[in-house]
Amino acid sequence: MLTIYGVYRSRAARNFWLLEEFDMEFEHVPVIQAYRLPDPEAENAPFNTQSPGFLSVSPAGAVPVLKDGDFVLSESLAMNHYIARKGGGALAPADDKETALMEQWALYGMTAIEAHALAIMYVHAEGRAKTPGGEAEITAETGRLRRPLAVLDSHLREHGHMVGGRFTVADINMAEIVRYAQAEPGLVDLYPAVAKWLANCHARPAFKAMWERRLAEPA
Ligand SMILES: N[C@@H](CCC(=O)N[C@@H](CS)C(=O)NCC(=O)O)C(=O)O
Repeated sequence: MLTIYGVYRSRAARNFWLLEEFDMEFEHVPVIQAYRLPDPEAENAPFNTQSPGFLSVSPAGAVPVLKDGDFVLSESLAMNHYIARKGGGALAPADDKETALMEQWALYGMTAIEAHALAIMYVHAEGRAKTPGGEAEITAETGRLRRPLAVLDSHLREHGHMVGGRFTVADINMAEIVRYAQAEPGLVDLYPAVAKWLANCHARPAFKAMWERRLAEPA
């Protein structure tokens, strides 16, 4: 059985969503981000990304991490590709070309979109959106997202999904990256095909089940 280290309020959410799509059993070891704790080294601190017991599994000190027997894998998107291959069926790549396209979009999402979308999300989460500094940051990051979101929009207008004309792990990976940009009201709506695709992704029962568990976790 797979073990997933992480919390729902982290990039592990994308892994929990995919596992839910497969209805795949797994063991969950909650590991909270050290930066969310006042003192991660305190004796009574919850198991966190700087706990020696976690660092011995993953020296990078970040969640999520997957274990399958002795096999240890980090990087949430690579983990999802592994889970998809394990689960098989329509969510997984059908052949080498689909595998390559899923890798291409995962890399594109992570390199061209994720950091900018996350930066916008943090400005909102930290209550800085209405400050001059926050507004300037949002404007700059929104500008950096313009081209990749337009690329995504035209791809989705033509194909409906990321890869293979059907819902796959590639949609989960990209949807979880684009979700961060939703923190800025109206931003995703500027890209109608992206907005429609994202709404469809979020309407899936597996996403809703994952989201409920996420909301049940302390903020
Ligand atoms: N590229 C990595 C990023 C992993 C990452 O940065 N995880 C964050 C939580 S979403 C983390 O564990 N941070 C720990 C810390 O900074 O203490 C992935 O996608 O898995």
